[in-house]
Amino acid sequence: MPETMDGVTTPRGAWSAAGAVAGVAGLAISHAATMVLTLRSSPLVAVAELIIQHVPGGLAERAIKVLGSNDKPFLVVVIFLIMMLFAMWAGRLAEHSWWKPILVWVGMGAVGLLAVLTRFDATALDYLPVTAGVVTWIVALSFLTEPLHHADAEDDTQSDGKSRRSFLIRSGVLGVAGIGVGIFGQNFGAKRRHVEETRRLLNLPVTDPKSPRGTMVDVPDMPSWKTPTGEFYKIHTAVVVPTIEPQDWSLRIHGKVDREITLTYQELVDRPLIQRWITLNCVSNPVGGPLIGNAWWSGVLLADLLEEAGVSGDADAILQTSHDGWTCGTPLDMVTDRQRHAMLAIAMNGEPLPIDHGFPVRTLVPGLYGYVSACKWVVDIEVTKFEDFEAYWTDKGWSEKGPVKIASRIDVPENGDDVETGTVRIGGHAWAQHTGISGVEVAINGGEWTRVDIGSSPNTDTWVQWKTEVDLEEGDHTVLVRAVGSDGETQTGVERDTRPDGATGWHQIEISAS
Ligand SMILES: Nc1nc2c(c(=O)[nH]1)N[C@H]1C(S)=C(S)[C@@H](COP(=O)(O)O)O[C@H]1N2
Ligand SMILES: [Mo]
Repeated sequence: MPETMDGVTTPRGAWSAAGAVAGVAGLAISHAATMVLTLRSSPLVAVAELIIQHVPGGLAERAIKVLGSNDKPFLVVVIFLIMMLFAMWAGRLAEHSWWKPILVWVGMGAVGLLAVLTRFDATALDYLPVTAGVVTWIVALSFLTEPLHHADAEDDTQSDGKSRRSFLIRSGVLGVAGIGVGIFGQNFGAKRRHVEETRRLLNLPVTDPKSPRGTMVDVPDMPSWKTPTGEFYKIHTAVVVPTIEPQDWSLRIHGKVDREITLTYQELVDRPLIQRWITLNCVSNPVGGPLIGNAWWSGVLLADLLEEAGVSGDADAILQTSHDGWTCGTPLDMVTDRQRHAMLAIAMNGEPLPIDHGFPVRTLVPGLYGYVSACKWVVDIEVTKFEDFEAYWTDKGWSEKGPVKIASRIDVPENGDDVETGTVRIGGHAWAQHTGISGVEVAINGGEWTRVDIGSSPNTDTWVQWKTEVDLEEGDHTVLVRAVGSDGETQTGVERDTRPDGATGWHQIEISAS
């Protein structure tokens, strides 16, 4: 078979290229349509989210370990490349058939549609970007392959050259147009910037205190008791985080209630606000890990709202749904208990919630891991029963209830550090949420457990800092820590994985003194 354009038939590469250019053009159109309609995620991203939702938890965790926070962009790129393969295949099929490539395009469109429509917040509008993309694919491919068919049909070299030029010009025009439309859509979709602007202009009646006196221990390089917002860990499954204008936000409280409530942002902000120091924990935090933070949160007591709604006696859970479709189930008694201070938070450390932490409104339930309680971008709360639903993570083998386990961590020095011989200051954090910490114990080189100093805490829902000074001779040393709760419970040394309901075991570091 001849391999050049000047031969009798057109090389397969040209057909593939036509498919690829058409593929890019279609994706660009669907992306632009998504942005112009200010829908949350383009079909490609929706497919990525659908995959993330359906991969087994263990696999997802391994991917996150290998790829770090690049796992999502990586997935999007992989899906893009796979689509390009299909697009090139469609291009090649166009050589001998007009309907086979259409089948490929429609098949790809169907996957996109499925991903888009299984989203919680899908509306009729969500059909549009996928449809626009598929139509673009079909039209663009026939536009591009027309000169190729022409070249195949002619057998004199002169008109062959014309067809080739025509094909290249058409590819160029379409490629540039596609990229132009994509960029236009991207700029048009500067929605996040706009929401960021609205957020910055909000003037909420909240305060921003420093770490209270006595909470910080005096150890050089210890992190602050109050976690700065920019250093607060972030965990979410959304590939593109929801950007919600406060005036577009509302929360529906329904299900097993006497009176359904729908609340606007203004109505929420106008209610009495409570402000608390609360530590937030991720169930995936390994022993000694970083997925925990402590902040000053302002919000509305959830117990008040649920009382107004009037929850019925046989309910035992609330099913919370985020704008991005993520769900979690929370024990009802924890959110109706006023002493627990479960809240719909609107501010973190004195500022409106950052977009990535759930703007405009998220839930916080002190004493529960985030995956069963701390719904970001919360838009729907259904009062229900645990036996009647599966939530996002409980569907993947994580425990239905997620009370935070008593734990402790060594922050300074870090594992593997070299320290000077003599007096070494050691410090860290300990927490037993909603119970409180009564003591922290440290063991050096497998020796006796010794009580160390602990800082104060304004309530039992925050962590405490601890510190001690030890004399270390030259050589390698191990440091172990464990916490004791106000209920007398000593943190267990039994090592358990984060799955299904949080890691246990003592944090140990090895340091060397010289
Ligand atoms: N919408 C939504 N809310 C969510 C999650 C999520 O994936 N999507 N993750 C939860 C988990 S597992 C944790 S630990 C906390 C983390 O909150 P942060 O990102 O503000 O630290 O949010 C919770 N709320
Ligand atoms: Mo989490």
